[in-house]
Amino acid sequence: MELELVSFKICPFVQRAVTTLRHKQTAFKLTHIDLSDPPHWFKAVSPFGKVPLLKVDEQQVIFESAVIDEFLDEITSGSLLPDDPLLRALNRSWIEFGTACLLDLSAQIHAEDKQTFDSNRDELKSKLEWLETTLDQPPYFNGDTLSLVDFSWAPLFMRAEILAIGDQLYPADHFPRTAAWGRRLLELSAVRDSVVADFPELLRNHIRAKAPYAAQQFGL
Ligand SMILES: N[C@@H](CCC(=O)N[C@@H](CS)C(=O)NCC(=O)O)C(=O)O
Repeated sequence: MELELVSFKICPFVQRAVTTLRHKQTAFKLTHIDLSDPPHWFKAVSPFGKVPLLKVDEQQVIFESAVIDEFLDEITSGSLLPDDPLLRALNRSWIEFGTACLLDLSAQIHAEDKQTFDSNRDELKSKLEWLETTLDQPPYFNGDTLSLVDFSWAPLFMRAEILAIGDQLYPADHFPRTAAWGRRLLELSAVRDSVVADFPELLRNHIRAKAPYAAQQFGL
């Protein structure tokens, strides 16, 4: 099975799958596309028109990052989800919640006016209050064992660090567990190696080009 991951270089959802692949030391081909001018072959195989896509062979293409991550976990050794059905379901719930938080951050990053910028930042902060009370067994989401929840949230912390907004979104005095979890996730080599070398600059340039208002708020 030759796995091919179809990517957009700054997509946080692609980053989830790359992190899992790096952690599992699984060979794969990474194909970057430009989402502002997607190739015809991509449109022909992507039901939502979104990345990530995981091409498993000429016929089979898996989409949705949480589904891709679970598939990658299942076909490799060392499970990244708990065996217990309830704990596994709770992990999936928090992966979904992480998706919602990434969408809030994305909306803030792409905001073209103050109202959109502020409302998405506030929405994300209020969601992170839920995370703070749930993170009760450090160092990782499930305690000592790394999980897909950790890898699903790492992209949010990486963007917050690059844009220097961690202190606004989850100040350590009010969000000590969230801040500490984020720091630990960014120390993982699989997370650090989940983006291209010039990722910080690509992200900043993307925001400058797409959302001058947000860029100004981030001091870019
Ligand atoms: N729920 C999807 C979200 C994927 C997503 O939103 N990808 C963005 C890039 S980060 C995309 O492909 N956008 C293209 C578009 O919306 O046209 C997942 O988890 O995979």
